[in-house]
Amino acid sequence: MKLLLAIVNNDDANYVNTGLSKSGFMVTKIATTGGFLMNGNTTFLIGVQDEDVEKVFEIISHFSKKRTVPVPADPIYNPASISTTPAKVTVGGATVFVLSVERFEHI
Ligand code: 2BA
Repeated sequence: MKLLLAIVNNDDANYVNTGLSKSGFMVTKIATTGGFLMNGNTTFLIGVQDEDVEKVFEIISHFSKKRTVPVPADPIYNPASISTTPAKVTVGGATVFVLSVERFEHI
């Protein structure tokens, strides 16, 4: 079994949630914040059998869009050297971690 941690743009989160649920996957959503842009995003916890990992990737990929976002001109983003801070960054589609699950119990 695997646990997927998927960090998804808030604008895509409802589509990802619906896509996963309609395909029978159980998800937990956590409201999270990106450390660089300080924008809200959504982190999904998805426990799945090994053979379903690729299906989950397909669904997340299908609904997660790439976006170009301006980096706010604020020293917090690069206090040491503001001039090297990029003006824009590409965010997403999604950032997904796959962790092996040692034990799963639904009590
Ligand atoms: P943020 O940390 O707000 O990052 C937003 C976007 O800013 C990133 O998009 C990336 O394009 C850029 N970025 C982040 N850190 C940077 C840096 N130190 N210098 C220059 N550009 C930087 P994504 O890579 O698509 O990441 C989207 C969100 O996914 C991130 O939001 C963060 O919440 C999460 N994330 C991405 N990689 C991660 C990782 N290795 N560990 C934990 N969270 C991660």
